[in-house]
Amino acid sequence: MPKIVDARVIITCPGRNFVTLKIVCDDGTSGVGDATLNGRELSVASYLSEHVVPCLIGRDAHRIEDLWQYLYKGAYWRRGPVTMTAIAAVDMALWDIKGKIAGLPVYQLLGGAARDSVMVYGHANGVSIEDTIAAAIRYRDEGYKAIRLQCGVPGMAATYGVSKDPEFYEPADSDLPTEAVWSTSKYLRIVPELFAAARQALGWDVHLLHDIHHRLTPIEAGRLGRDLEPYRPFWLEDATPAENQDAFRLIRQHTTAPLAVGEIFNSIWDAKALIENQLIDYVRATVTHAGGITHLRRIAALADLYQVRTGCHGATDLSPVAMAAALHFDLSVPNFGIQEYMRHTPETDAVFPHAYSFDRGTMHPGEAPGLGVDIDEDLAAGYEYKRAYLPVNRLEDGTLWSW
Ligand code: CS2
Ligand code: MG
Repeated sequence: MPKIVDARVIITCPGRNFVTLKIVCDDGTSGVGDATLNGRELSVASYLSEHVVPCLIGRDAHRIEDLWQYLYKGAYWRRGPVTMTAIAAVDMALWDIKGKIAGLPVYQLLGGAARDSVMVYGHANGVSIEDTIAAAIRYRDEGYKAIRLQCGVPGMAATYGVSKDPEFYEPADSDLPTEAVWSTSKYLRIVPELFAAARQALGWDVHLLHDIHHRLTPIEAGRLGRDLEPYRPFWLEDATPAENQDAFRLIRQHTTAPLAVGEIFNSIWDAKALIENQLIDYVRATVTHAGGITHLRRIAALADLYQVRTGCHGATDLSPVAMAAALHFDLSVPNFGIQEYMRHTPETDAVFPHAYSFDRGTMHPGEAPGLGVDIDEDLAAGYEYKRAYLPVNRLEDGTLWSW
């Protein structure tokens, strides 16, 4: 058996913070897992080094399922983003190790490729509708088959999804949360205009997506869904907060716009009612925040029974390790829908050399054994952790709102 002899937590900040777990076995084989929880990185790092690493030493790295159950049931305290991200990092690293020992890419261990490649969506955004459409045209010209559209809202200084940098989007940019102002009524007016302009400029051969970022009530989301229906959105994401899974029933009663949710889910229990009642069309849980490949496969298996497809979160606050793991999962899972792809900066790509590739709107995890991604520890050591938080949102009267 490959016995675990070392596990270390590596924190690096090549432009933004990433937490990586590296597990090493007695035969020298190592594996990596992403443990990045945006804005709460040190909590997961500490959970791993204080509570998980000591339990791993001496164990059989091949027993992925048993170790998953051990860390989940064994803690007594179940679920939550910190715990589940820590478990996910162990899980990813163990799949990486198993693949390396088998001499196979992880997707082969998951049943092999269920498709030739993975459709991804890119992020087109701009302060105005015109800027957003111009960005979308650039994405289409690069071969993207699916594009997310976010634009500024007139009268509001900053809007979620609209980047200062045209290439890279990084909302966690301050060592204490900055405060933004939100107006639902202004927002509800601009989005249908954006979609109308996008269809006019781009035609109908490209999928268009939109992220509401948990800012609407269910009935407002129903209204927006109806307004966007003529433009055939691929999905409306995070229409309303999903702690109350039943909230999506009201949205469903009013629109046929497909619904996606789940980037902040950390367990199958967050999605169970949404899936079983067919209240959503895409589940966006990720390998990093939802317990790793092992748990995400369980969510996908439940979703498959109800024709709910996957649409993994793929923001840049997930490291290339998560991206690699997601692509192995996406390639192999029967009910794959789409994968989010926000490009990492060249600094980040250099710290995490990887085998996955992009080609005209699709991605492939590559054929390297394991996950096909590593961390250059020397390079990583040159980038010191820097506290960075996501903004908070307030309504115009000062009421705190979802960001
Ligand atoms: C997002 C993210 O990619 C998405 O759809 O909603 O940008 C999200 O804001 C960040 O991942 C937060 O850490
Ligand atoms: Mg989102």
